[in-house]
Amino acid sequence: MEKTIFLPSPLGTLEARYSPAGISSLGLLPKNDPQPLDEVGSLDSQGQEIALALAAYFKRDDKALDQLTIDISQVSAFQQSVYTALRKVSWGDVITYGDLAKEIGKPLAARAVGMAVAQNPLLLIIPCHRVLGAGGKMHGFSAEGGIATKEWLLRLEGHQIEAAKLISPEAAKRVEPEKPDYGGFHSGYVALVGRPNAGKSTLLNRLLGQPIAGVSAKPQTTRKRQLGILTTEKAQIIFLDTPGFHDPIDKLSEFINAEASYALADADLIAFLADSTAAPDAVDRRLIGVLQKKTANRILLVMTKQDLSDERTRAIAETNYQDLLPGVRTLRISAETNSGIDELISTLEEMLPEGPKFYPEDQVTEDFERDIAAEMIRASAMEKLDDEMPYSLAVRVLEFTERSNGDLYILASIYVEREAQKGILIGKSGQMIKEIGVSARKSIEAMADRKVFLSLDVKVQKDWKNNPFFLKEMGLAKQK
Ligand SMILES: Nc1nc2c(ncn2[C@@H]2O[C@H](COP(=O)(O)OP(=O)(O)OP(=O)(O)O)[C@@H](O)[C@H]2O)c(=O)[nH]1
Ligand SMILES: [Mg+2]
Repeated sequence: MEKTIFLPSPLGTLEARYSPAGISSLGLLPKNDPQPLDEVGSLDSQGQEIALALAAYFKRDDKALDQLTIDISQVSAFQQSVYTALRKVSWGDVITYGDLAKEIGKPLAARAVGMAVAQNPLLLIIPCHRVLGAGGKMHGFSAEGGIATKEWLLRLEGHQIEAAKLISPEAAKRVEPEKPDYGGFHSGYVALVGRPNAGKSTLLNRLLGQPIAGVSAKPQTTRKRQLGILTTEKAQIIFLDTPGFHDPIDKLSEFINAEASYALADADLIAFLADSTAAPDAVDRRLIGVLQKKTANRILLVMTKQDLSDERTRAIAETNYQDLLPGVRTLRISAETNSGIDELISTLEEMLPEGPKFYPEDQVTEDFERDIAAEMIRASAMEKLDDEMPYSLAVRVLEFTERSNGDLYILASIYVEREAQKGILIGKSGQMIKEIGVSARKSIEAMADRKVFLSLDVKVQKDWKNNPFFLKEMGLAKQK
């Protein structure tokens, strides 16, 4: 039988639920929801233990909550792994979302960890207030009172805070990772890397069975890393579509390369995509050099576009790539005809380590439809335009509204760098921008599975690729 009790605290009324299995929830009630407080003397022994431990905590007893038995059997295996690691961060210590992700052996899962922390059922006991953003930033707090509550608790524990930042010395705690049993389920991150145009985004869309990544025949379509989540019966495979590496000629390309390296460093597996219609080039060699230096992770060679090349070309390309990646397992696919896709999925299911589901089964990406739509508009424009123009484009969605009948209305601006480019983009009596609009609308409809009304305009933003403010606004600036 679960019991609910209400206890006083300096922060307001605490509501605790417990059963013989342990305490299963602890939260702060909103100030406008008064409940009659329970007297310690009138509680059963387990209730008394909880009440006394909490009272002691607020009197700065730094170990008061450590001995309480908790019951987190109701949350997902992934949340359990996060909470178990977090509970080891003791009074006086703090940890970043990123380090917590590392502690559970999933360095790339900082955002998924953030979501789990925000859903913490046991305030104080699972010390989610001790999780901070990089540089000691408060970030957010989902309990009553928000960041003010978080700051209050950290001050209670002896920290100094100024301007929503912890300024006491780095107190990051290393905790011992647990090895839970995931019942044979596998999960992890697979980085899709390869030179521009190798077919990474096309493969991602194919694997997920729905388009989430912008694709065009021009190289350098992808600029930001993008996550695609495939959950099968055996595994949760989290793909990271990365931009192809290129020469760092401006601030934008520096960002793009940083996005690509980020994925390489921490993914569980690297799928190196190589175009089977062509020979390895300098970019491939450089990329493989980086791979071999940066990661001890397992690499898989995926020869793409099998439908395009004849047998002889395919064989030569494959041998050349295998020479660069000796001993690496090779798979052959066509994202166009779907050949080899099932085998790729089952290979990844096997190669990934055992682990939990990081995301709910039906979640396909972390990105908002609005941002995906912007990438699709840019990819459509890249596809239609010639020469250097594609690299001068940036897209901002100004309005993204769902009408009462479910249709989407999208208003977006395409930015170019020079006045002359504006004319080309609009085309003779608006023909070009119209074609781009039609093609983008189709992609967005396939992604969102709804009818879409798309309205585009064109703006000039001089030399935006080197403009730190513009890049930041567009989400194309490096984060510290
Ligand atoms: N016929 C055929 N075309 C493919 C296949 N895979 C990709 N393509 C085409 O190759 C071009 C490049 O594909 P993308 O998926 O955008 O390539 P990418 O590796 O993501 O490129 P960047 O984002 O620029 O790094 C597009 O025109 C795709 O339609 C395939 O299996 N068969
Ligand atoms: Mg791409």
